[in-house]
Amino acid sequence: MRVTGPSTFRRAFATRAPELMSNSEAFVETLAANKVEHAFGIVGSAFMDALDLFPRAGIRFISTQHEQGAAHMADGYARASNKAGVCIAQNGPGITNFVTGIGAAMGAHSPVICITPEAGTLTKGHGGFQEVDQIPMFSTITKAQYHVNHPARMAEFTDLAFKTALRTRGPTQLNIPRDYFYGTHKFAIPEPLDISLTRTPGNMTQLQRAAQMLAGAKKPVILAGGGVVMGQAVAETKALAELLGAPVAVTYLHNDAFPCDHPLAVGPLGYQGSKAAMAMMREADVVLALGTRLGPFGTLPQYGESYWPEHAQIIQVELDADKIGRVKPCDVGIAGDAKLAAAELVKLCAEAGAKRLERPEILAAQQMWEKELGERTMAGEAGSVNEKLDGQMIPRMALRELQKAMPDNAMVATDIGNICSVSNSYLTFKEPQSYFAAMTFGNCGYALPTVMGAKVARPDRPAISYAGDGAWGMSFMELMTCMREGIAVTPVVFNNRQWGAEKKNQVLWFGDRYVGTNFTNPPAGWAGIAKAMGVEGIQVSHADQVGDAFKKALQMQAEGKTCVLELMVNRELGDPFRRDAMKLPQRLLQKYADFTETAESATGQPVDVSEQR
Ligand SMILES: Cc1ncc(C[n+]2csc(CCOP(=O)(O)OP(=O)(O)O)c2C)c(N)n1
Ligand SMILES: [Mg+2]
Repeated sequence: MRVTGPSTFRRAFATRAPELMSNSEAFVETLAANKVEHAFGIVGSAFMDALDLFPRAGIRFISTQHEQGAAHMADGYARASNKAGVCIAQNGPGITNFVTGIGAAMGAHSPVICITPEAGTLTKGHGGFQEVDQIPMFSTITKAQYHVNHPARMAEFTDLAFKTALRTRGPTQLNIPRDYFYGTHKFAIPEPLDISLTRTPGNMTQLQRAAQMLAGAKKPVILAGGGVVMGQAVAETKALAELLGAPVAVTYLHNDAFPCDHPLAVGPLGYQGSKAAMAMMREADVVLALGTRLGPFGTLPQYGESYWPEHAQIIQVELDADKIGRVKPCDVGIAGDAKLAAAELVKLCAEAGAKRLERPEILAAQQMWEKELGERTMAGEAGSVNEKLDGQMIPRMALRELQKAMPDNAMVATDIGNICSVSNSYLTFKEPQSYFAAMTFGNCGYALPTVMGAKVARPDRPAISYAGDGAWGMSFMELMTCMREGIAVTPVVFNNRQWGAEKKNQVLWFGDRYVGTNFTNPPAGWAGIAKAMGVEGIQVSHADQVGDAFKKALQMQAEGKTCVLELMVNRELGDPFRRDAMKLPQRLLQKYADFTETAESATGQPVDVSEQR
């Protein structure tokens, strides 16, 4: 350490003594200084001079099947470990393949370091091989973009990419002209930043106002968001909830932000969320939105009912000050860290005389929702219309069977699709960093590679992905990576022979005209394809066999083998995802006159609900 002394600031930004080394060595040593142990990507000449050093520097390069998969794996790795995830690829097409994965990481607030070697400085602009402008395409899906503008600054920018990603919680890009890996300079390798030094609980006056409101509330509710997971604030949230006797709802797709078995847990808001959470919110007089930007999808009406308490006082704690009050107005905005703010609020609420309220309505709401979800499960979406059909399950029953057999410490990644969205009702977690849904970016093809990255970070925990057959078709090539790299996971595929979530829109609003939404799957089945690819596969058609098959696949995972669990389900469909954005179509030309619709579908279900192909 070159800089020592009592100043926290100086310690936080310390560097090692400068040393003569190659630019590639400076790059790799900075990765190592930032404790990088894994990097995901596909090999390319652009960064081979640095790649050569990875093993000696203690970095395992995980060679994926597609760069999109590598970016998702870095995302899953970051989400499961709370450390930075790293991906790297060849300039040009390797980098354009990253775009979707980085968009998803941005939506998930994942600190992913997206390393993008680019065309050499002496040929850039000549229109040479694999040359593309790599900065604009990431400009709105990264927190910061660092371009190494001189090779002597390799270590500085590489380190900065980590500091910014971890501090601002999102992907950063490190763009390196490929010729800059060659050459030598004197480099001072920076020490990694202790991120906790950058965090504060927020403005004290605002925290005091918030505590007064909470202590005086009759029906306070805590709404715990992703910031509680990422900021490791569950213990503080629990302490605050117990002090107030307040129910804790979680924001959309953050079901792991509060332990589901806690007596004050009422479950998630948002699409297919918990009616217990909705009931508590509707009645609230003060809401503490903790570690959440209150994104629009988590606050829209569900089951045809709105629940956002328009007249309640809203306190919002959010790390990113620009997101405070942006979607939902708030009375007190606190730009702070969820853990530190919650700890401060525990202290201040106690000082303000807060007492634990007796709230019998919490248990009543929990029981009401448990009963209703049980009934919805048995009836499916269409009142058991298909129960008599052999060889196909009601999707909700399959989801319930998976939930029943789910190990306690499971990590689950879910894809975008109708059945995956409905799974939100059935995914409950006792610990944080367990639920890795495709967040607001919402791309199909997310779940398998993301959970693979999570498994690399946490090999001790069971890793499960859920995907519809359409999304699976976009991502299953990463099974090759599972096989080659020895990453054992348990992917679940829902075989309904359709792009169901989009077909639901055609059912409801487009007269059951199924343009581009029905398809056939491989005759061997996805389980058969898995076997042909060198992993295992089990196909199940009866709900009563799901639990055993799932346990068998999990056992294989424990033994180091990936086994795809293919579930044959009927074509019934849950609520549409974008009711907020859809309208009945109006056609003015005579040619299209009968394409005008005047009412939503009466049944709400596809006309081919039980067809096998
Ligand atoms: C990359 C990408 N392409 C298209 C979409 C639009 N889209 C959203 S859901 C969906 C259907 C998903 O089908 P499937 O994975 O089979 O699940 P299901 O809805 O049938 O349960 C599509 C095409 C998307 N979200 N992402
Ligand atoms: Mg499908």
